[in-house]
Amino acid sequence: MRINPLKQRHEPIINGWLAIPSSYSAEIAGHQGYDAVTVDLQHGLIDFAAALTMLQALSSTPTTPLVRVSHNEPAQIMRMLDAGAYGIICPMINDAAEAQQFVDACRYAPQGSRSFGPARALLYGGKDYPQHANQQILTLAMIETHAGLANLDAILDVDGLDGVFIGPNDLSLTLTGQASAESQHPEMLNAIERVLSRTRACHKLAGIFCTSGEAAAQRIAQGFQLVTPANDVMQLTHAARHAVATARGEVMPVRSGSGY
Ligand code: 3PY
Ligand code: MG
Repeated sequence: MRINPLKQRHEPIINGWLAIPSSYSAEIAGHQGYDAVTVDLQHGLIDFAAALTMLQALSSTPTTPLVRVSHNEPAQIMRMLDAGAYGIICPMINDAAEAQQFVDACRYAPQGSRSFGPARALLYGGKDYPQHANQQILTLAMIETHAGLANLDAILDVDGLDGVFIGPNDLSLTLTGQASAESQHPEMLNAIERVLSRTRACHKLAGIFCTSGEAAAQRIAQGFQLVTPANDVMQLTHAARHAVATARGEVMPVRSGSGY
């Protein structure tokens, strides 16, 4: 089976994030040097048919294809793995039982309950995909709720969970009442530091969504091992605004807290 380089990478993982339903955008992103690129089925405007073509496009590039599913639903997770995703990011994980259900959905028996029918995963991963998929598929649980934060240690204890990925907008929304990816609210700063230190103490992968390359560099310096330097919508918006402002000789408009 094609090895998943994210499973043994010791350098920080730079992860692109696609919300635009386009195989062309996916292909462009895949050629920009990202270690991984995530197709976002939660807040991206992407259905299964578009996701499939995006995973095919990513396969023609050096990056590793991941999917963020819309929710913790075994059938959707199974379909995205069958379509060739090499890892799943699952939103809104609140406790160990939910984390266990998520991991089970990503693993064939006897470790889990993923149904057999690897489809396109055989083409991308190789003929021996079924024998090695349980070891190669990356599983990241999103911590972005009060409950997820409170149950963090139990979530991290779940065998087969490779790490966690902080959704700072949702976490900030539940902790402070305001969605903000780079919040400086003391509760958010404490929460993020706690997730980072507990995750690293468990020798698992600590990831976080960021609004820019600069913010992502700061997260790496803080100790995060997987960062997303904004999604395609934010990058396109920022680049377009910058071009328009520059052409008009104006000062660049300031970005909002959520990154959008
Ligand atoms: C969040 O910030 O809540 C996310 O889920 C990132 O996409
Ligand atoms: Mg979120």
